[in-house]
Amino acid sequence: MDSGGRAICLHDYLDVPAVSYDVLRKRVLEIYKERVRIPKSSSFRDHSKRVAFRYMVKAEKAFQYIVTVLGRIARLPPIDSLSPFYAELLELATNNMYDKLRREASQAIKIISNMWKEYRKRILEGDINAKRISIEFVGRALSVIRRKVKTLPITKDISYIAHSTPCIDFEKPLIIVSGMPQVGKSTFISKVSTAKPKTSPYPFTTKNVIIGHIMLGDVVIQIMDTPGILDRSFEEMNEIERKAVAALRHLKAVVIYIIDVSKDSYYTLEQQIRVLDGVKGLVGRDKIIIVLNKVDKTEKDVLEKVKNIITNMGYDKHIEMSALLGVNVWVAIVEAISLYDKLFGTRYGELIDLYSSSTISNSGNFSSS
Ligand SMILES: Nc1nc2c(ncn2[C@@H]2O[C@H](COP(=O)(O)OP(=O)(O)OP(=O)(O)O)[C@@H](O)[C@H]2O)c(=O)[nH]1
Ligand SMILES: [Mg+2]
Repeated sequence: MDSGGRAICLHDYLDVPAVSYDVLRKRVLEIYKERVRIPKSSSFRDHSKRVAFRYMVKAEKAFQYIVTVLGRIARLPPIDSLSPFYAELLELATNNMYDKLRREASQAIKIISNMWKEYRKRILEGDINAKRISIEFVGRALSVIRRKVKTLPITKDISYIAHSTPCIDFEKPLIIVSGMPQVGKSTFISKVSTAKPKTSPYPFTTKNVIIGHIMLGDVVIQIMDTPGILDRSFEEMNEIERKAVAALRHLKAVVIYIIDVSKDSYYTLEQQIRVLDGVKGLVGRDKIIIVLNKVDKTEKDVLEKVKNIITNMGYDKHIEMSALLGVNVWVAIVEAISLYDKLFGTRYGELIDLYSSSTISNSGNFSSS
């Protein structure tokens, strides 16, 4: 996949209908039943020849429909031609059967096309048996699909991923926001970016990765909201958590790791630190910025305890934030961009300096629309 400096949208590559065997069968039979009029012409003086031609056309229409649907599936791009992040999302959603579906579809096309060559001739020569032979072809073609394209139902999952995955510009800077459920990731992202993900007091409110944009003059910074992850092994994680892990594992980005330091945090400090360790294992400590959120309802001793733990873990910096009140949300962004510059040799920070000195608003916020 070559982005050429544009956002890559998965639905441009995965243009596939979500179709089950039953739906496909129903449509094929409808097409077969459609009336076909054969104009009376000199080439069909013989009535039985005209009837045979009519049944050939009916079967041909069914055949064309089948080949068109299966063709779109067979022409899906191979999994290893997609960016690794998108590939992993697809593998997750399809239980690693994406490439199998492509293979099964192209095999079925071959079998059905060969069958059609033979049947077409037989129908045309079939005289009074033309109808029976034509119906037999449609039945056999459908049976090939039923037996040989067992993975057909995953077209639904592919179509879902294609339309629910955000477009990513792999050339532009990216900040991934990570943390356990309920720490305030979505609240933070909706304060600083164009994205307005749903927030609520229940875990796993965010079920998908979401991209927001932060506009700094001509520069666009991408910020990704991710589902929360729990303190358990990858094998034990659900599909929602695994999407967050896929983003951390594959995307070139800096990571803002949010810790909820409020008195009544949904998960304990210890759990949040264990997840931080897991994130560190995926991206490396140098890519992580620690943000302590909900300082509007924390207690001094909790805050001191967290600070000690993260300092002992080797994180020399952290930001105290209240996403809800908008306190220090832009400090976190500026820190993230400056880390991005340091790690990837870019100079987006300078642009922010220029931009903020000319357009910073009274409230001290950058523009996010
Ligand atoms: N007091 C306080 N509450 C906050 C703050 N940030 C978020 N919250 C609340 O915490 C709850 C969870 O916030 P979300 O932004 O949905 O958390 P999340 O990390 O996106 O959660 P998941 O999508 O489930 O992973 C909501 O009720 C927010 O209003 C904050 O800075 N202070
Ligand atoms: Mg969320």
